Amino acid sequence: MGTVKAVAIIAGVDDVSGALQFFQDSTGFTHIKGRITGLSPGLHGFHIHALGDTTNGCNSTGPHFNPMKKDHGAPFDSERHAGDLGNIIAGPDGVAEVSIKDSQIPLSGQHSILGRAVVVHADPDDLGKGGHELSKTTGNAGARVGCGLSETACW
Ligand SMILES: *[C@@H]1O[C@H](CO)[C@@H](O)[C@H](O)[C@H]1NC(C)=O
Ligand SMILES: [Cu+2]
Ligand SMILES: [Zn+2]
Repeated sequence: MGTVKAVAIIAGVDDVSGALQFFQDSTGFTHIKGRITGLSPGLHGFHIHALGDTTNGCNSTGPHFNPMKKDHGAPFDSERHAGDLGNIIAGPDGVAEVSIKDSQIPLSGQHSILGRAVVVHADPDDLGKGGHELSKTTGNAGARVGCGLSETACW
């Protein structure tokens, strides 16, 4: 069986843009690598959202992908949405180098993330632990400043 691969081109408000590559290894982990530019320096919530609908920009991509009906959390928590990938970090130049490996975002099967949206937020994801009314649903990560759909690719 060949390796399943995907790409997502990130676009958003202001100057946010980027490109991400995905591949799923033989142990079921999906690796995401790429870079997103045009961000404010610091932490930005980073998630897979449920829908591949960008008719209203990133706002129409729905909630965090959550097929197991759990609460929002950190990538290393057992109580987390499948789409909870924590934060990416932009340097002083606004560039975030993305390198993530996760077991809950397969590129095939029933819980595949193919066709769903990758979303980057304005603010840090509090990983469900901030005590805010939104902590257990969104991590209180603020506005959606960039997004793109994961699509099957050959590279
Ligand atoms: C998306 O929602 C934000 C509020 O979080 C709003 O400021 C923005 O204008 C909306 N964008 C679109 C394209 O509707
Ligand atoms: Cu999100
Ligand atoms: Zn979540």
